[in-house]
Amino acid sequence: MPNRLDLPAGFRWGASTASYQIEGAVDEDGRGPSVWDVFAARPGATKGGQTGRIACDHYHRYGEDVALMRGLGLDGYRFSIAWPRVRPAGDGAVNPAGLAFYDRLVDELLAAGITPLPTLFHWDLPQALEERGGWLDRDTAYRFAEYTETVADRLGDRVPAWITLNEPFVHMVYGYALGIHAPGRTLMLDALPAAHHQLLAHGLAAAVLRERGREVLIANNLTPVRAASQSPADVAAAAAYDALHNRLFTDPLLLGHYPDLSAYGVAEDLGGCVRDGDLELIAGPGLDGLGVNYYNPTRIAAPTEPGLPFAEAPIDGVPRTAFDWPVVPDGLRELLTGLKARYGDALPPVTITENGCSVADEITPDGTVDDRFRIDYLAGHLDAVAQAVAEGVDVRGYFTWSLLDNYEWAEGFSQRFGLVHVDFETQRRTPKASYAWYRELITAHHALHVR
Ligand code: IFM
Repeated sequence: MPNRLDLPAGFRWGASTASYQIEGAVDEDGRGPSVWDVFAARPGATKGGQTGRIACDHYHRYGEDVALMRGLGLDGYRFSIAWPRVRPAGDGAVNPAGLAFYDRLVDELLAAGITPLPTLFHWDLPQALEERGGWLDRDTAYRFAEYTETVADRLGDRVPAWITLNEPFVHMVYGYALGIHAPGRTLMLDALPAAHHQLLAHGLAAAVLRERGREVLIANNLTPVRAASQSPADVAAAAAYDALHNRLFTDPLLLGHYPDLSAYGVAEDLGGCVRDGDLELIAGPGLDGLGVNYYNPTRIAAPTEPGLPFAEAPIDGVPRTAFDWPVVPDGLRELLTGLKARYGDALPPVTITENGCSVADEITPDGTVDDRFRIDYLAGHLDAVAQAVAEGVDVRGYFTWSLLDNYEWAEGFSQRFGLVHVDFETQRRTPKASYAWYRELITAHHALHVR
């Protein structure tokens, strides 16, 4: 069985973070409010009322954080740019101090030998745009393209590849359908325009980046969907869930059309928001890479009550993370080989843009964090990637989630995903055992496949 050391030469090792989860400094240097500032301030919206006001204070401590990345020997670092730092009102005036922060960060990364991989949108929409309809409004896609121009013009000389959006599925479902995340809308299936307008924004931004000769990726949260049984009803429910979670965000990008959503009573024009030419724009000339965020598979059964055409079924008999997510490393191999089987030559090279687990990590009296659970998790998933590569999937890199313990959205600071422990009172960073393990793996892989 191939394992992680068999990953090909040139495979890129990285770690990921996102602006609102680590930066803090929400009121500094002209940053405008984001939907997350407003949502997290609502009583009861997040665990313990916690917000990203300070988070990991990365805005001030990025030098220390890049030094930690250098210590790992990372090839790449995936971070996100806060749109409200760059254009505080969403459109209109550009904030030079906001842009200057990312300029400094990019230079610091390059000086450390690390390739920056920025994501343009990881959920912190400027609040001013939300007040005009947010992602339910088609206009937001055009504002995103303008913001992309601003950032690409400033950083594009040093940043070869860009991720447009992070997990448009999660943003649509949690933010617009269920109201668990900002902006807290509870529209259920009426949230679907938020999917289309995000994808349209991707297409418009991709054109901006391509004009500048930059590579374009998108990071989707994908899950292999398993039917709870082989009964026709369970199999049909699994197909319906797969269409909503996965295909809604990969078919238009890779095939130029939306999947069949008739199980939801929705036509292919997603309730009328798809206009002529949109799908051509979304597919464009093709992605340079597909970012895959993988955490676990999903098991689906036929619904037992009216409403949605599926019901989630438990996955038993496997370890679970502190978040109670099932740990199924082979699900990543299954996902990657399934993408290849579904899309064939239309599947661009894949980068794993997120994968990791939350653990109830504690600093022991000797000052260490023994997160063996995370090491096993990462090792298992990396072996699964190597097996997918051996089965013919072109996977070019792996970015673990996350570099640092950080603000886990509605869960506040209760879920620790980092290779580096952060004490949120003192901002002290303590590399965990998984940090040393990842460093050794990267060193060993680099040595085996001399670059
Ligand atoms: O923390 C998130 C991240 O922002 C998006 N992907 C999943 C991670 C863990 O929940």
